[in-house]
Amino acid sequence: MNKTIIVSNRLPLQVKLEDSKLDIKPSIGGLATGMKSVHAEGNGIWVGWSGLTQDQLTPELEEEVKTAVTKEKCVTVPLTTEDVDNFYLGFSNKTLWPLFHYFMEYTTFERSEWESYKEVNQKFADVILENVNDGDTVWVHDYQLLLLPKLIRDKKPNISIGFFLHIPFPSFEIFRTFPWREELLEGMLGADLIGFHTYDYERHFLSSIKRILRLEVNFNTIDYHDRTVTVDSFPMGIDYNKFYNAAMVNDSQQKKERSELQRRLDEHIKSDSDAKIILSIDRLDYTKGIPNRLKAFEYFLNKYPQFKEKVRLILLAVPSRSNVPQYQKLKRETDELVGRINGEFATVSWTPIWYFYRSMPFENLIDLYTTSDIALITPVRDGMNLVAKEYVATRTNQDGVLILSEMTGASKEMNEALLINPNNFDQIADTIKQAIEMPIEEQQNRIKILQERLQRYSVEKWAEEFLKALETTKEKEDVFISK
Ligand code: ADQ
Repeated sequence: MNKTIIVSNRLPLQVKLEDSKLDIKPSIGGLATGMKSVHAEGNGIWVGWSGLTQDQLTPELEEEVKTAVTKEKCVTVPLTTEDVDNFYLGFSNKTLWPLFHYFMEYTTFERSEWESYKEVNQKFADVILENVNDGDTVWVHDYQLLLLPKLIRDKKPNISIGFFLHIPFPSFEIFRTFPWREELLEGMLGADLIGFHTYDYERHFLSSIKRILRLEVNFNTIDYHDRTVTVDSFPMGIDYNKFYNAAMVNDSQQKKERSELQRRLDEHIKSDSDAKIILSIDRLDYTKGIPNRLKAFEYFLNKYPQFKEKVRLILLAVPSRSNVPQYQKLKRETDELVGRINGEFATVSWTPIWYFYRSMPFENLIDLYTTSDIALITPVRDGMNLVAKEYVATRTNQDGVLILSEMTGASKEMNEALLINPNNFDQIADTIKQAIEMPIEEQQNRIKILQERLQRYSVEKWAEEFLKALETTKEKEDVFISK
């Protein structure tokens, strides 16, 4: 029986070592949810790194990890601390991540890290090659594994390989600066189907294929070494019902125990029923436009002083990649901006910004989503942005306003949101005012359309459509080869 192998940098498990004891939990991310049914099917497996390096594991613990993850139908790729430093923190997060998000000034090109990137991609390939058979399907995810499709294809030509990029693919003028550009593109072309979140990323990729590899592109296919590679866009959705249902429970009496956070939010609402809560949630990443958002909020308070003491911005920043220097710098900048704005505007009874720097349990995320009147999402660049979609899904009364940066992939399918340019503070200030004053009927009209779309194109549907397209591509290709 043929199977599907899912491959991502990290397994859909949180594997921790506490007092030399293993603690393994399923992770709750969007990808894990989307892949759940694919992964559960037949004898499919998920290949990835466990999160613990070889240096942290004794042979006994390594065996224990293997046995535990096998139960979850997962297979680990062993990585050393050096691999993680050079391949993940180094090349993936200091080269590919900033470059693909248009942060040229943060991008470094280190040959030794590139070598490590190639070695680690090979380590992933070795594990897959031990587990794959002719007729199987392999679905590779994201920017850490761009070379993997070719490494598998070279050894196993008769399998279906899909690749999906979760971040933007930059324009040719940016991508051409990358020193190993041919090798990277050729790595991706090992796949039969290459998917992006939006048509723009697809177009940028095809333009680099034409101009760097000088290959002919026919609409969205590339003839390459006797094969046809198809390129298409598949905007990723969310587990709509999970968010909607959790919000329903929050609204109803079913939830007897209010969380501490919810009690504080309730108190705030009770103290002034006209007061508005604006929410912002992201990983603390320079692509997410957090300093812009804070400065725009400050600008808004100065431009429209009538809203002082009437609005509160809840800023939830999730710690991320905190050993990369740019992330440490961003943390300092965010702390300073919050301190400055709160210092400047706070009164005895009002603090304009509530700042949380931590990860929150799902329940608390739902508390925040359901209590907020406005979501302010202002990335300077973002492949998709699932937070925007999650906020909309939790609006069970269909009230609420989403303010969304036009630099996110999500903005391409969320026209009913109020779209802004994250660098235009005047526009953001005016849009916050518009959101605060928006009549309830208009809020509901907008949210209703957005919800219908999100419900139709859920993350499960996204995975299904991608795999269906991969199957069709492979069938067409086989006909092409046999001619
Ligand atoms: P991310 O950059 O991580 O993902 P995003 O799409 O917004 O960004 O997803 C973040 C996820 O983390 C959301 O599902 C959210 O619920 C969760 N989360 C946020 N804050 C949290 C908190 N405090 N505690 C717990 N969970 C929290 C990358 C790309 C995106 C792309 C996704 C999927 O950068 O552009 O949308 O992959 O392809």
